[in-house]
Amino acid sequence: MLHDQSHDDAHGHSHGHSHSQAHDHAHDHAHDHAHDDSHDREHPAPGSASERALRIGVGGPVGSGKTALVAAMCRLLAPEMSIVVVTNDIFTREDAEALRRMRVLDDDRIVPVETGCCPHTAIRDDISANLDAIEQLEALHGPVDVTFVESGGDNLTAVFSRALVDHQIFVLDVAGGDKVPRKGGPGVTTADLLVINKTDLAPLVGADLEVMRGDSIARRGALPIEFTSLVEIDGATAVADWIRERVAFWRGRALAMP
Ligand SMILES: Nc1nc2c(ncn2[C@@H]2O[C@H](COP(=O)(O)OP(=O)(O)OP(=O)(O)O)[C@@H](O)[C@H]2O)c(=O)[nH]1
Ligand SMILES: [Mg+2]
Repeated sequence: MLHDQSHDDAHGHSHGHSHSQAHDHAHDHAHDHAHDDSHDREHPAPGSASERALRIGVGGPVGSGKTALVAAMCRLLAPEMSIVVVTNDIFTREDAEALRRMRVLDDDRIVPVETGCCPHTAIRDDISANLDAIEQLEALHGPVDVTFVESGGDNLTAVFSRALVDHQIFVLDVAGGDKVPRKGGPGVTTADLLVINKTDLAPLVGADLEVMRGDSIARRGALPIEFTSLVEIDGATAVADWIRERVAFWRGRALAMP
């Protein structure tokens, strides 16, 4: 087991509710928001920091490195916090199986959702299957610190509903060409963190990382950008630091609750 039982004390969580209460609460909201296609900050994911994990969506084009990023985050962060993962695939359970094969978490902390439809529908328009999977995982393993939701690979327009996740990471890769950030789209322009992955391939595909950085800044303003290479052991430590900061802030909210 990666997670010891001293978790509560170590993090000072206040989890006075039962899991079923937390589940019911979140479930009611799940139906309130199930067909809510907004993804702005006016409709935050239901449940407060004292009741549930911080939920982080990982989206981006097919093959950009979403699963590899989730795996790297589990490897870097699981020794210090409790993590569960929901993966989305259209027709298979491939990504959940890949994560289980990598043994980054105990198998029962990784649950697949087979969307059977366009990936963005399940993370933006009808989020009920994902919310059910998240609630079950958080109830089973609670208190959980971070729940990752990996979207199926999609295009530059796919973003998560703010009713499903608190933060979203959008993963591009340099192999798509250095023009991709310039093409914009809501993932590039609005994600809480833009990850530009596979920097090791830049020389091979003739991608100029400074062009990607400049175009990303032009579209995102002050929103953060990280460059990663997930084939290197320390290739995503900056992303792990970003998640640590978000979790600390989320816990602070929990501690500040009456
Ligand atoms: N060279 C290199 N390969 C990488 C890197 N990150 C991921 N890969 C490889 O890229 C391929 C796709 O990575 P995945 O993590 O499966 O990508 P994904 O975005 O989850 O893919 P889908 O879920 O199918 O959309 C795999 O063969 C990875 O090993 C990287 O930083 N550098
Ligand atoms: Mg994947």
